[in-house]
Amino acid sequence: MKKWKHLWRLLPMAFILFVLSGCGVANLSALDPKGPVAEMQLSLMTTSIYVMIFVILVVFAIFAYVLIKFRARPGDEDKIPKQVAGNHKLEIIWTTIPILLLIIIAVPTVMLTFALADTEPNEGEEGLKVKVTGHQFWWEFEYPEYGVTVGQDLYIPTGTKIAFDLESKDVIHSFWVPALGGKQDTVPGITNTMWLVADEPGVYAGKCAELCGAAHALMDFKVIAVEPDQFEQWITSVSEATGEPETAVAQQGREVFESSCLGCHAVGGVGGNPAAYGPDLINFGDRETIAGYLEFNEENLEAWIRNPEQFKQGAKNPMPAFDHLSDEDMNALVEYLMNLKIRE
Ligand code: HEC
Ligand SMILES: [Cu+2]
Repeated sequence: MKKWKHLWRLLPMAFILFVLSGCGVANLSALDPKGPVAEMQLSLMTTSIYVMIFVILVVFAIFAYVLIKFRARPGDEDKIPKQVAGNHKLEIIWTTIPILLLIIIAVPTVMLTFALADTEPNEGEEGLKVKVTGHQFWWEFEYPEYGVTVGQDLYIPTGTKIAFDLESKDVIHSFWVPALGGKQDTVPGITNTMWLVADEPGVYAGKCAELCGAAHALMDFKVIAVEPDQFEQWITSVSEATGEPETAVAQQGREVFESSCLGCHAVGGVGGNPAAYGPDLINFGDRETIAGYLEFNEENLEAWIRNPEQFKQGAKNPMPAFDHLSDEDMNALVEYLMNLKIRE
């Protein structure tokens, strides 16, 4: 049919919808929940949407009916339609129906709000505490029960209620793992709380969801959910790791690291100065990405160390450029960092 000939013009729109739907980004959809919090939040969203669809259908049906039934016909010019102001029956109907609809939304909302505020593990359930600190533009994860701190990649055991304390070192950030649930702001001077559970092992993408500066869009992180016994193993290894170099080249790298980097980046509980601070690098070799978003490889690591500002601008406490390192020192440093591994 001729009418459909220009349908192809809708293609760009289909493309935009495809991009907006987040296709291609693994585990970054709140519509594909991977844990109870995200499931409960999704069910609340769908309940509200059904109520809204119901309202829209009813209103449009009445609207269409009224348009047709009461339209002006020839000869109607002087007539005034029947007035209904003060009609008790109508007033009661259109007050009661919205109240009922609001109750349908309010009851699960209030129940969910309380359920999500309760970060204590349920009877007989395992719990784990994690303190999250937002920085321009990276994330710090501390396990206070184990005395372990890591950066960027958050390891959690599956099927375990993770109770988060959320804080910020500089400006307001927001901690969001769409597939698991959320989100919650990290606010300087305030400790917010929330909890999450990951049902299945996997890598879940996380984002900062509060505009926090020039590189906000790059403030990504990963949640790595592993089986509880693997997690135990991992956290024991991290707490015992010292970051000792294993080869002669790495040993040279370690020396460069001690003189240039240890002032900001702790490794194995040593170093790191809270006043000029960067992510703990004890498990850097296991990272999913470099600096939260760059593909994890040696070229990017070197490029980052030589000039971090080409990747992220506008941080309050940025990492300085180390372009003056000799190629030999740089190679040694890269070798040292790439081999800081905890996972087998
Ligand atoms: C003044 C403090 C400071 C110094 C000194 C410093 N860094 Fe950094 N570094 C940072 C900060 C802050 C970040 C986080 C930047 C971001 O992701 O927004 C960072 C990030 C990194 C990352 C990415 C970490 C990750 O989790 O992906 C690497 C790798 C790194 N630095 C290596 C080094 C090396 C190697 C040196 C020494 C040659 C060094 N840094 C010196 C502050 C510092
Ligand atoms: Cu942000």
